Amino acid sequence: MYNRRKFIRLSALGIPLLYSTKSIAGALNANTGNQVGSPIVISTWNFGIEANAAAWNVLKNGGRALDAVEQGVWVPESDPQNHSIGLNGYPDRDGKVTLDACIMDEQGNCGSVAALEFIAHPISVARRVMEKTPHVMLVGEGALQFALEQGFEKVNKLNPESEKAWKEWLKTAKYKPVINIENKSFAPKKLPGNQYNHDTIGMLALDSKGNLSGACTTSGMAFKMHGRVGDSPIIGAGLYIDNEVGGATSTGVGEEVIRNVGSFLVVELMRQGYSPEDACKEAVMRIIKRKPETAKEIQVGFLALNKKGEYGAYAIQKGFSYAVCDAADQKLLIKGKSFY
Ligand code: SD4
Repeated sequence: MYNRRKFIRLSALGIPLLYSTKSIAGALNANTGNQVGSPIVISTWNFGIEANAAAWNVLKNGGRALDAVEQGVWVPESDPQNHSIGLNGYPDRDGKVTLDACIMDEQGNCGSVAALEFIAHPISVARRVMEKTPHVMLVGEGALQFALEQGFEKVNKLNPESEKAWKEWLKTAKYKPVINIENKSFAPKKLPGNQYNHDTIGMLALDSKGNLSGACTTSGMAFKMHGRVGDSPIIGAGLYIDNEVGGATSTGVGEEVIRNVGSFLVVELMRQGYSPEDACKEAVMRIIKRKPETAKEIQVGFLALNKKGEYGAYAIQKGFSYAVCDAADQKLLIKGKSFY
């Protein structure tokens, strides 16, 4: 677990946050700091550091980007202290943990599950949907039935900290599902377990064959309506990959990302020649332009990786962190340049 507050303080000083620098081999891209043409993995938020490390174990041995992103996001999916991803996530307002996830490969194949209960690794169920069915998306009961048929174990246990947070919420049961904003005084307080009420992992990887894949997985908004699905399992919204161009993923208020088909938009902008950061910025600007008043009070962040291994991010609010891992180094960056 990393302390995001500390990161924000450091980033306010303009200090990039670097962890465990590996030996630098070969030329680095002056803009991005990563090696041109070599494998790279990037992912949202501070837990992306550990997730990237797992993905890197696949990439560094010449493995496929698809395997890298699946194995990478397993890390937060199984972290008992992570209450925004996987079965340890905060439940919905009825006390049920419902998970959303999707995955996409270099051939444009994709799979997705939404409102899936009781399964520890929704990303792997999403992959099975992609590989074992003629469909893209399975939801709710049907997704669970498919997972069980595929041999996934049913786990029916609410994480104690998540249960505590839910019971606390039940005292007022005020239905205002909010996504935290890191830098605002009106940001919701951290919930028990020292957690904010969101933080999806979106991960993008480029492998040594030059192929891209991505994964996105979340327990969604804390205390949401039962059945509410965000952007994370929606191909084109929470994640999109086009192996000719690049990939993008998102985090934040899913409804706004869906309304603007955010990740698809970022990839299409990169196709038109935008840099990853400029493409993310333009997608953020669309959200702001459509609903300027709403945008002031929400967070949405996009992360993008192009075919050359260049990456970038942009968020409505300051404080969006993302992790980068390539042969040169492993680092956590705080997005200082945001709209607000
Ligand atoms: C959702 N986009 O369910 C997700 C939540 C999230 O950072 O990403 N939080 O809307």
